[in-house]
Amino acid sequence: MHRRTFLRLLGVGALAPWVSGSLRALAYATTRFRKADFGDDFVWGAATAAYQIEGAVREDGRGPSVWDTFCSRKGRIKTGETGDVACDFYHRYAEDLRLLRAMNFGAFRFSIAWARVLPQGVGKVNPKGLDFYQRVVDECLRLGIKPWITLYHWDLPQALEDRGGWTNRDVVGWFTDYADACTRALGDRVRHWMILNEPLVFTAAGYFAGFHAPGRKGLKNFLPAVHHAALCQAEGGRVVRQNVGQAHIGTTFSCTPVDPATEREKDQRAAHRFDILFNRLFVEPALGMGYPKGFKALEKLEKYLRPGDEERLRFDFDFIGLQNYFRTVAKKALFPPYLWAKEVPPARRGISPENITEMGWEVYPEGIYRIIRQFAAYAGVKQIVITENGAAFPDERVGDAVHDTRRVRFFEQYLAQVLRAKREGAPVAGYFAWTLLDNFEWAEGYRPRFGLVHVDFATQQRTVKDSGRWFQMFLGER
Ligand code: IFM
Repeated sequence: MHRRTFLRLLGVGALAPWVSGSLRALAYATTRFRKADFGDDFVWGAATAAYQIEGAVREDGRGPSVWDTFCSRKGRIKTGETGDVACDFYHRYAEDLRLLRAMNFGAFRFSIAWARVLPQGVGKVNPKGLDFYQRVVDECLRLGIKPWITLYHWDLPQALEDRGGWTNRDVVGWFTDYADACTRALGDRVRHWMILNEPLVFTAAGYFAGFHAPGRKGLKNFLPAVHHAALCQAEGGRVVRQNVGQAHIGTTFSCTPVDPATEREKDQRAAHRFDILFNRLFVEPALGMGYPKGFKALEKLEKYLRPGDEERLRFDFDFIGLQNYFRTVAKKALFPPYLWAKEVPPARRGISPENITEMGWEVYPEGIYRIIRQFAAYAGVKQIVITENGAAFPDERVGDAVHDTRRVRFFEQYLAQVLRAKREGAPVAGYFAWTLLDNFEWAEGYRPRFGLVHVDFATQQRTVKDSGRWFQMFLGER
């Protein structure tokens, strides 16, 4: 049989040349579920973030962000690299969106770099910065891809950090003005908006532990940053609701099911604190439940609350974005302070290297099922979208192919668990793979590769990996 006919019979949609060049992806035709099992309305996309892919940090009037500053400091990024060029998405977005389309994805999640739109964080809008996102949106729509925009994915303008950043309550006004500028410009064509990406990560890693930008430390920075981010989460939602007709509004959380390392009470309590911190801290105030109780250090958040804040923290999100990669096994510990708990790394728990990603994270597919169930149990959660899920493995490019078998298996296993939760009634409405392109993985530099598309950072050559081909086949099925 002719190869193309064979692929069509297998349900492969619009054939990109890179699929007809290899039949290797057919080895994955063993997947036990089909796209149709998720339902016709289910959203399939790939996710990205501005600083991780755009590059062009000094072009067209973009101002510096905290990540530009952080990368310029010695020792902050393990490899000494920066996001100056990244995937050069700023210039190559059209090519990259064509790849996304060829993989049969219908949605693209990307974030707006605040400092492109408002180089000083506030004040006069930089029209060239907004124009870039107009072009990205236009290209998405031309290709039949739905844009899903995140307003904030960690790249605070440096000018605002110089005024206290997330620890300064004024950030609420700065953020709502920025959200207003973005939604006025793009809200006529973009329905799907996410307010913040993983607020726990940018407040904890950026303002408590200091291994992410801006590199600040301690509870005195962390607690106000948390409260102001939680206020922005809700106030930002209100701006989008006001400016965008038919808006579909969410916000995203990094989340992980937590198990105690032993049955001992001290480990159970450690697991409970982890759960509050990782999974509950930002969603519960949005649902009108206030900050969760039972974690002493977090009770000090009260100090930052002003009259009326409890109400201001609420927002009626249309969906909650869940981002899950691994599970956490927690144990009582003497460090870090306040949490008094640590994670037992997967290797210490006897997890085989095959099931540990390059980030040191356990491949634990059931985790996504458990976390969906946990969030679906909140009365106020109407819809869940998996806004990130993926894995970094040490990929190798061989000629024009990357045979990332482990990543294909990862997606198959995690998606099977998403489907399991959906079949049991959880309101899961979409799935975004992390990520479209290998990119700048923050303090880790470019080494961990999460992409469906391999990027040669020396030449900017793109090579669709077998995982990208797997999605092409899976999503092309009728
Ligand atoms: O790369 C990040 C992303 O920016 C936020 N969520 C987790 C990903 C993998 O670490």
